[in-house]
Amino acid sequence: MKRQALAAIIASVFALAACGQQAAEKPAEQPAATAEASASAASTAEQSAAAETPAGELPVIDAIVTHAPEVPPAIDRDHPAKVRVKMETVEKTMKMADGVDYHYWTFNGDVPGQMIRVREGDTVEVEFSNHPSSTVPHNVDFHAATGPGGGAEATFTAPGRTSTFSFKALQAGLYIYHCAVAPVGMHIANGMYGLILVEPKEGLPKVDKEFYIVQGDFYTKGKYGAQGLQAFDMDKAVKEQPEYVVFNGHVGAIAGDNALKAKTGDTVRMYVGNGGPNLVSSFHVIGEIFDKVYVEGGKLINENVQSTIVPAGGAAIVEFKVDIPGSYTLVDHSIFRAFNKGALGQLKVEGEENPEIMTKKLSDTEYKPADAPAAAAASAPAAPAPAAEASAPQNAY
Ligand SMILES: [Cu+2]
Repeated sequence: MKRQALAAIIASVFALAACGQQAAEKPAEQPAATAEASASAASTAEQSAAAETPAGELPVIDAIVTHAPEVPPAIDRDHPAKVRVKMETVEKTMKMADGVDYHYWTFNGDVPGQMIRVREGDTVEVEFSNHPSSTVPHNVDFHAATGPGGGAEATFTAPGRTSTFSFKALQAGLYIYHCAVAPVGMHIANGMYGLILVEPKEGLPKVDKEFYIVQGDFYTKGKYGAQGLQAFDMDKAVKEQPEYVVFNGHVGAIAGDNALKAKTGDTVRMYVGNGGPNLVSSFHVIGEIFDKVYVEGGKLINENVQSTIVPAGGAAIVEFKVDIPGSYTLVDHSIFRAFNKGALGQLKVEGEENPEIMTKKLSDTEYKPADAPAAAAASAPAAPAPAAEASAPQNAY
């Protein structure tokens, strides 16, 4: 043992010495590391400079917040601010699907709650009101906040009351916020979640279109499509067997007449969250490849991705350029959720065709396999339509 430990120490000393020598002899070969080190030093300096400005002395601005699928405008400040955000929890009955109603619990009147966009280093001041008609207290846990409960205790608010608290957005990223009053699963299952984007200080690259999308799973007493007002089913929620899995709170919220829109040549960025409460999403856009994915909404960028995981209580940012006009279907690629539980959206793209990238069907002729008896082939019945297509809630493809 002792000999091994000693050998390891000697080896690491040699390794360190070798590193030092290399750095001293060949500084030109390490530009990235040096640049990174300086950037890191600058970033640390900025952070401490920002930290020196007390929140009370920051300029105060009101947050521009948006209902899905709209996204607040990019931050054009180069300095931190105190950003005031008003949140109101409201319990209200809304349409879940055609002929199906559900008594949602909401932030600011819909599911998801409004999208909030701040800058890394901002102080976020939250004015949190629970509507007098609410039946229970609500609160908010910001995954963008650092501190116990993400603000859940500070914002715990009875019906007809308003609470305030603030937190500093220390780390850039795309974060979920959600209600965290017990039973937590039930508050989330009723729709109490949304996204806050903490833009990096240097901002995000400019794109042509931005969309705000949050997936959620819903647990109703009646089966998918059962008509009328549907009550929450705790047993199905505990078993993680949702009747509905949807984007933006309702079947068809971003499909048909509500489809997202873009033009050929546009770069599209989607801020995708997953409120859960239970399911992990395999987010996919049929007919597109994500040029970039900010993995789990953080700093790591992956490229050329077909489907990306969006964890329950997590997020991802996806970007792609649309080249060909037509309808692109957004799905959770756990595919029965898409075609049988509602997890379908559409991005409709208008513009010029580009047959260099993809053609329309060029021909459709009879196929005569060499081994097929001529008579049998001639009398073969037409193939039936695939069952999945026939029963699809949306005309997806
Ligand atoms: Cu709640």
